[in-house]
Amino acid sequence: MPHGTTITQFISEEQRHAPGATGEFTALLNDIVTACKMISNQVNHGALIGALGSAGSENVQGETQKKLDVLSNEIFLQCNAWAGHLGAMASEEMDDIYHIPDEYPRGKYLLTFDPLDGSSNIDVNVSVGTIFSILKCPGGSEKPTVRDFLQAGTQQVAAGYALYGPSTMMVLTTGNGVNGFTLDQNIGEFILTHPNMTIPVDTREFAINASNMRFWDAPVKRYVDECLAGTEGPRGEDFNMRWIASMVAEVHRILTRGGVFLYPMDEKIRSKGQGGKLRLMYEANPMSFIVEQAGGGSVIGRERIMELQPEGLHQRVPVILGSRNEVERIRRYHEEAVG
Ligand code: AFP
Repeated sequence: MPHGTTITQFISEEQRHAPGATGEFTALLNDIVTACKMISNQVNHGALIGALGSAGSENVQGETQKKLDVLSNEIFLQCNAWAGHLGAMASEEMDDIYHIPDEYPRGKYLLTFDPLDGSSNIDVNVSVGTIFSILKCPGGSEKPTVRDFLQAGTQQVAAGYALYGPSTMMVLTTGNGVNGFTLDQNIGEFILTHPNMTIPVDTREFAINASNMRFWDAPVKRYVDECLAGTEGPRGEDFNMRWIASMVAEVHRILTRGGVFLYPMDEKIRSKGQGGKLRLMYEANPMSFIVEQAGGGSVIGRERIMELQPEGLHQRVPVILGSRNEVERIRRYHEEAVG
């Protein structure tokens, strides 16, 4: 790719070689890119436009919605509803699927998204992001139902995230590796800056919310204890720890320099009757697709996340992802724990 390749050029070029491509997918990705640029603009302006703080409402997960959660959700719906590429959308911020209004044509793709992940970080000006995943609608352009969305992660056609940090970035996979683009604010275009992102297979950095330590299952406790023991423990190496509480920022760090991220099952989550903390359709599947495409691993415990058959739109799952050898080690600890 020539220097200064825009995301539009990149996607068009990639799709030129895709058998049977009609341009619909390219156009859909362009609409998603536009939505992320608009969200980036709102996030950047923050308090200047009165966008910080709570919206005074709760989402389907019972979490307090920030004004920017609500705004970002509206932007995503508006940018992607009109063009005729989508059959329906599903958002972490909405109870039910969003049907394309009758005045617009319907298309063959389904879009799931978390419009503003890590939004508890907004008010403290720490990186947040948007996560999305594209699926094919099994029934073609027929009016989709929730059941159409419940496809394993392996069926994803594309996944990506936008990271609103010191610079705004878009990281994308269409199943052919992972590429990163940086928003040039002067020209309003994402430029290819991180071609072929790959995750180092080994790492000495882990990310977990350590305040949940007393609730962890034995394999997770074993793993973290061994990391913390450093040079004197069985690993014979010192480890570093990070926790940003914004999965997009966490995954981006792992794509950049390796590492492992855990939001595992624990007693606290179990006692609430939940299957995990993070959402399968909006967070775990898209991030797993990206991480695997970059050479990393992604599991629940023993099983690969992307092979899970989803049971609900808002299903939550445990997530362990990142550098391949480290994820494999944690997977093995889970296997050994059940004998
Ligand atoms: P919010 O979007 O509600 O802030 O949640 C962020 C998130 O889903 C994910 O991005 C973080 O990794 C995780 O939750 C943070 O969880 P803790 O609150 O336990 O740190």
